[in-house]
Amino acid sequence: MQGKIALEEHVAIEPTLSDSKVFGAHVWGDLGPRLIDVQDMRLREMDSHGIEMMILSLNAPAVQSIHDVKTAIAVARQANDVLAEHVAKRPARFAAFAALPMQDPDAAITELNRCVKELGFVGALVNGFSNIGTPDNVTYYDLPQYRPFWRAIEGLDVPFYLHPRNPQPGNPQFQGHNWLLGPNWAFSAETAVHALRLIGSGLFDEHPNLKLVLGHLGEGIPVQLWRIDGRNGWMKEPHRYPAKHGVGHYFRKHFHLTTSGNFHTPSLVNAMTEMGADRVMFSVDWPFEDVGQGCDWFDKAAISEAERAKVGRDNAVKLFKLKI
Ligand code: GRE
Ligand code: ZN
Repeated sequence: MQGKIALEEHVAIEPTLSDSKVFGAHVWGDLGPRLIDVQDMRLREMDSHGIEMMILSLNAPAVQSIHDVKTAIAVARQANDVLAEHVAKRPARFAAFAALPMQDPDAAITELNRCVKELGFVGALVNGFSNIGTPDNVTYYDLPQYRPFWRAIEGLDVPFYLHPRNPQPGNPQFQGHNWLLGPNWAFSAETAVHALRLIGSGLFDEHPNLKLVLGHLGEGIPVQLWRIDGRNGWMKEPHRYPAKHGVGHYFRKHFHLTTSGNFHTPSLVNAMTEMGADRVMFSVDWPFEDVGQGCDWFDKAAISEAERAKVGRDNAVKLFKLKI
């Protein structure tokens, strides 16, 4: 398929580059340059495989793991300026998501406004919880101090992409089993819980026009939706949480999913069945995944051509109001 749009596609800047090394130290000679490059190798990959546009975002965990708040604010600004320069060079091929210093909700609002209103960014991409003040602090965005941030993003009407990071180090669940960290399991487990915390907190009752995006075909949530709201059906115990409705209600109303790093047709079909084909969008997860592999899979996946057009392009044009 020509004209695809891909929207979980990462770029590193010098201060954040080393964050990605742990995920590809054995191929760092290739991975490092792929993360820095935007206008050369990346564009050739896009041209060869029918990707018209990539929405660029910073690598992970980057800003979210910078516990010194002033540094987090400065690195986010620096990254967004670099992304803006790349977009300005080729606005028909690149758009961008803002990196945000969530360590300081007011600063995050200021940077979000700058990115959307001045730089023309189409949303924000945040790498999970923030470490604030000390490396062992873990702060999730369902907490009350983030409500003004959510009000601001709702007011701007741009989507918020909740991207994975690893769980806080020292979690005994993973001790001695490093292979479970990263994309194999822990990214999804961590991110799914964060998304569910947002839902249960009542955030979406307070801000009914929020739009969230999850990668990796929903971080495992779509296959669990029935069970999350099941609660031993005959025992009839409702969720005791601030939100008014079941999890599925909010998930299907407020979330959009991408195929990043999950090139598996049964999982795609399941995501479209649970969410509707209007809420699933193609993505690669470059450079951690391969543009060729993702595109070859998607172009041939056993879905209808009408669905392929929506997932590959049209849903993203609508959601991000892309002018292409
Ligand atoms: C990602 O950004 O999604 C990612 C990483 C590191 C390894 C794999 C991966 O940041 O998908
Ligand atoms: Zn990613």
